[in-house]
Amino acid sequence: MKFYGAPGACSLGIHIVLEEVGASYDFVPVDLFQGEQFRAEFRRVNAKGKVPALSRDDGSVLTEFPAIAFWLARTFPAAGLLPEGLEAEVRALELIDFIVSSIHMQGFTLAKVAQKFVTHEEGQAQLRETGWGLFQSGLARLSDRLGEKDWFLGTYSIADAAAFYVLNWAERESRPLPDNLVAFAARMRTRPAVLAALQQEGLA
Ligand SMILES: N[C@@H](CCC(=O)N[C@@H](CS)C(=O)NCC(=O)O)C(=O)O
Repeated sequence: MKFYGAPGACSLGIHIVLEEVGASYDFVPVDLFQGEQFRAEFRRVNAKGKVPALSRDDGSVLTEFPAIAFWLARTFPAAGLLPEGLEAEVRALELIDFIVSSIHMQGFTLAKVAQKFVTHEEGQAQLRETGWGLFQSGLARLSDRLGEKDWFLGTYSIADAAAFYVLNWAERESRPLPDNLVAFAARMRTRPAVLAALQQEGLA
């Protein structure tokens, strides 16, 4: 398989899952700052111009974080990254979707790239403020959801890999974080798979 990701981007969560399941893959870094996601070569992989993207052994390409994470967890069941049973599965998807579509796509995206949505500076400042507000309220929800547990769903799962990428951003941006989320991020960094992904992305 070929895994297309950008160092430190949301694709880090998928990189962690690939390492956790022991998949054989080549990491293809996509430089978002140089605009590689817009170039024809990458558009042939993912016409949406986004990472993560996973080109599988049959040549088909899977995109969107929740879909890739779910597929990897189900394809490599021995890794135990998705608890068994419908209720557990939908709770995992519920949490991952909240992380990706609310904390990331609404909160962090508005906060960091407001200029993509509005051209005038005043509007951008408003969007940034709204974005950081949504990001922080999302993290507060994550903190409540984790509580005193080690892992979000009780056992380690793809939801933890998703949570880690937004927490990594929070730390990078020096955002305030509840104690249990700081401890969770530190716990994640003790996992060999997480360290391996961070190292490959030049972040360890
Ligand atoms: N909904 C997508 C989000 C993917 C996404 O927004 N990726 C960002 C990096 S964190 C990206 O590729 N951005 C490039 C761009 O928007 O130009 C998913 O779940 O995979």
